[in-house]
Amino acid sequence: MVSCSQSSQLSSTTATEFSDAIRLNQIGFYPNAPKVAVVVGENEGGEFYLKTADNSKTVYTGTLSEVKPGEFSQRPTRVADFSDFTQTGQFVLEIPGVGHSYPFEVKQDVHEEVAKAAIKGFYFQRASTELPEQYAGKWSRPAGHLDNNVLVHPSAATAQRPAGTVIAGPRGWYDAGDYNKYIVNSGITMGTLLSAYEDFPEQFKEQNLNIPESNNQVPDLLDETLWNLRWMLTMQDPTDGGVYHKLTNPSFEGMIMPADAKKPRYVVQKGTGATLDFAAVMAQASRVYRNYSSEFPGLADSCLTASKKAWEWAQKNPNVEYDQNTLSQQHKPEVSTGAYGDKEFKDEFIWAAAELYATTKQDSYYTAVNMLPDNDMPLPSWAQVRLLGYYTLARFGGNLTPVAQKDLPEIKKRLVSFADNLMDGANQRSYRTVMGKTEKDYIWGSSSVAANQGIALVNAYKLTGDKKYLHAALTNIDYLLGRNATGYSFVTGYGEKSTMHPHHRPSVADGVDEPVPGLLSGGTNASAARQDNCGTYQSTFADEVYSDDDCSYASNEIAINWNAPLVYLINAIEALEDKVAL
Ligand code: 9MR
Ligand code: 9MR
Repeated sequence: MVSCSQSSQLSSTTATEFSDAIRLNQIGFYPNAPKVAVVVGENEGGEFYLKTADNSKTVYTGTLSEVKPGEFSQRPTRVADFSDFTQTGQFVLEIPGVGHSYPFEVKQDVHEEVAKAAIKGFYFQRASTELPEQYAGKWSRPAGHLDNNVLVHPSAATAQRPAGTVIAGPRGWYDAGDYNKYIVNSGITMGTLLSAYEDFPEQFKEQNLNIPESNNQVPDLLDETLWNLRWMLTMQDPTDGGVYHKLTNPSFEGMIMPADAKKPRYVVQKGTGATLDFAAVMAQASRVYRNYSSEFPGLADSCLTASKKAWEWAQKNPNVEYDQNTLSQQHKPEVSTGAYGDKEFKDEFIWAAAELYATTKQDSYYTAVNMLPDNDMPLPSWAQVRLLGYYTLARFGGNLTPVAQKDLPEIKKRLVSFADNLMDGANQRSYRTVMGKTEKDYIWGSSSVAANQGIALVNAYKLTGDKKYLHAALTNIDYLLGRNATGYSFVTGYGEKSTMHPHHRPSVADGVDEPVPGLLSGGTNASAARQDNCGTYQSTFADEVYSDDDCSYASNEIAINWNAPLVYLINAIEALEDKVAL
């Protein structure tokens, strides 16, 4: 129980207590959309009440569902479904014998603030620049990691750039709670953000994120992605077109601010995964920034040239793995930061081919790979990018040449049945979310599993026009914002009980109580305790292994590849809510 004195909204009702046993989207609900809360633990059942946030008036009475044991913990749960309540306002849910929920809102555009904050989260991750108070508020900080003196690591040495050559690789976003910049992880991150723009351009046109570029003619989302795109361009070896796997310190810095982090920085070995992800991003960026040629002259052409060169390198080097252990045995200094060491590049080839083809309409890119090598439909993650290619082919459906047209019905069919499969059984589970079908959903960065499932569902909606996919996607937004077995909203700064202590160096070291806002915690991770040995986990049940502690990097770090699908999902739903009566 949390006493109400922590909330200004309820200060008049001193007798009231918020109950952590009531799990719901702590931000709120759209007036016409489904509205569900889950009550965990023993209680009498019976009626529940929706009250105005000052607790003075009951506006709706419903009946709790029968008890259902949680899928992993067997804890009793009941559902309070108030979907047919459509009035706008600020409310709390009262469950007799249990208490009150955190206050939440019912209104149009209820997620717009968190949708913007999730993009602004990337601004807070910017390397090589000061974050002035004007934009960053109390999270302002001096510049760190100018990255103008980056060394070529022996693993990346060539005749033209021997070991120790100094190159510049400024800008970019810090990957996560650490200060390194990794091409593979930037790949899926950029692909997801640029796809959000391509799928819902109107949503971003008017958004003002209060970033330094907010006053130009370009959507702020694309100003933000440009910060990372410019860094990515520096990661290509101009001689041969191959792309360095990462720009990194040899080992992780301590929990210090960017400006205090002064270890040397290196670019390391070029690899097939990084090079193909780069090719895909640059091809897509070329398409997107072509619309802003007067603001950024030459950019779209530079991106396309870079993409083609990377593609050619990968054709000649189709299987160069980034194997950090072997690399560290052979070269000094040893490198021990994030590996992102994929071993299998079929999906990277599919994604890069799809983007290059969609941008150039040249059949040769499409036919260079087998687009449907097997029936697998892996949910996107840093190591699985096949569906990013399929999403792009589906997006440009009508404009494809015959060579791709012939596969399109099959690709669409697979995307829809993938979504059907995700949805299957969600309504019968205790939390009624798509997230949590199996224990395998609760991996390192599981919040991105929920968000990427949501994106797959949005894509199925785009292909079918069936609203059930959007309702299903909303269950995962509800999951991320509090309707889950931990009771946390995993978005910093959003929700009465949200992540406060992420494994995020600036949030730990800046002396500000509140964490940097708009960042998505990796969230529940069934294996976290043995992965990070942080001793503060309270549960071993798969859906409950989360600790809001900065030592818990396996359940409570933040990362750009997790924020990106949050940006897509929540902005997509905001965009669609205005068009479709959700
Ligand atoms: O801070 C690091 C985090 O960004 C990584 O995701 C994580 C896994 O690679 O590692 C963290 O660094 C830890 C290191 O691996 C082991 N010693 C403690 C470090 C965190 O303080
Ligand atoms: O997201 C990555 C996860 O899939 C891996 O299991 C984990 C351990 O290798 O690393 C995660 O990525 C981290 C990266 O290595 C370094 N920066 C922080 C990332 C998020 O924890």
